[in-house]
This record gives sequence, C-alpha cells and structure tokens, in this order.
Amino acid sequence: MAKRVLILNGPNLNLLGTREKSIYGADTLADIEALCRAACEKAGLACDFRQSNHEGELVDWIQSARRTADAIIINPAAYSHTSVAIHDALRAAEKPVVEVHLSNIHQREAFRHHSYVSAVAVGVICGFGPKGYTLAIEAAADILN
Ligand code: DHK
Repeated sequence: MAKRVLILNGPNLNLLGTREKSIYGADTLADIEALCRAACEKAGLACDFRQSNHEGELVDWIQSARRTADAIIINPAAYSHTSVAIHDALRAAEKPVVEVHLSNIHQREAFRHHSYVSAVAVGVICGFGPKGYTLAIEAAADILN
C-alpha cells in the first residue's frame, strides 16, 4: 500500500494568487494542490491536501494523522511564529515532519524568523515558492522509503 502524506496549509493560504503576489507569487492554492498531487503520484505517495484558517482544526488534523498518515508536510503560515499547540501536536504525532514556507522567512520581518514548528521538523524548506512543496514531497519520500 502507498505511504500517505498529509499536506497541511495554515491561515490565509487560501488567498494565494490574490494576496501580496510580490511575496507569495501568482499561483493559487489549487495550483499548488495540483503540483503536490502530481509530485506525490510520481513519488508513489497518497496525498491528503488541506487548508484551514483555524489553529484548532489544524491541531485536530495533526492528531488524526497519528492513525491516517505516514508523514506530514506543513506550511503553518502565521501559526509558525505563534503556535505552541501545533508544535505539541506535531511532536505527539511521532511522524516525520517537513516544514515549508513559500517565502524566505529569514529575509523578512524579525517576527517571522522564529518558527515553533522547526524544532519538531526533520527539515525546513523556505524561499523557493511552490517548488518548496515538491522538494518537501521528495524529502518525505526519501525518509519513508
Ligand atoms: C506564509 C505566511 O502566511 C506567513 O505568515 C509566514 C509563510 C510565511 C510562507 O512564506 O509561506 O510568515
């Protein structure tokens, strides 16, 4: 059976394509989902792609991943910089985590330089736009195989 990867997207990423295009690019979240589905198919992984603006919903999905996923790829968006709850849920999931950011968060405002997720991630990819998701899928496939 194919290994399963849960790809989570945090708040405001539903606005991609219309939001601060000079930072986040012109691709919509649907474009990124299509990219991820193609990359997962190529890597032989089953893809579960989701977005929420709500911290608790993301925590619920991460908790469910304990039973339903083999790896988690997450762009926590603004919750990267604030959420101990998402950090704790990812730690409790005991699955490999790959963190993705579209932008290079280290080039931006100081409040974006720290991520609570990075401490529980195998690795972090930032600054490569949507390609970061395909790099994360390749990394997850390497970890799982
Ligand atoms: C997306 C966001 O919405 C921001 O809050 C983060 C991240 C960066 C990104 O680059 O994908 O600071």
